[in-house]
Amino acid sequence: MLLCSLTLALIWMVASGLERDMKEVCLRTPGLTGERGEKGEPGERGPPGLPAHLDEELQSTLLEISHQILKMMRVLSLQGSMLAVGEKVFSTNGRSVNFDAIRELCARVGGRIAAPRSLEENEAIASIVKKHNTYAYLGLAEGPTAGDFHYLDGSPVNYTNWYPGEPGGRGKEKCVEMYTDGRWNDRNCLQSRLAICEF
Ligand SMILES: [Ca+2]
Repeated sequence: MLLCSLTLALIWMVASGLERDMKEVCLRTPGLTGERGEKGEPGERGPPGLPAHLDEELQSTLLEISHQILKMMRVLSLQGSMLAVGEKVFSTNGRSVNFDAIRELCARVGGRIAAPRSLEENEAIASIVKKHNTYAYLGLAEGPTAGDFHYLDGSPVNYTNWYPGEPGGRGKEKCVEMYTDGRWNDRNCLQSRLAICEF
């Protein structure tokens, strides 16, 4: 009789959802964290990937990126923020500071102070100078010998566009500025000149 009552009570408790509640209580109470297992064996080496030039997905991603870069360059050119000549890009922040400050500024943004190595590059820099209606320092410096100018990496100049009678500083004008007509003058390095960088 007692067993029967207990059985009936159990059936009623199960039917009334007590079993579910008990399960929930058990699930909600986390046990103690077990010890960390040992590191497993490294997996097998995967199959070799495709060479980059055969990887269609990679190629299409690269194409997309280069299209985006071209678009950005066109936008920046339209705004006059940059000027591309061959592999080079010239740009200015529109500010005038002394030679050392321009060199530091350009280096800080990963470039160099603009140095024309051809007529085409000289004309590009000159167009920026003309637009800002001021003079700019170029990435050239005079060596120990008066009148012997070189690029800042020490290599000899392969293109010049001196104003008639220049360089005339006789060793006392170590920097080079560009006039608004694109011609050059040797000058001391402490003037405020337009900062033009090349990348
Ligand atoms: Ca001079």
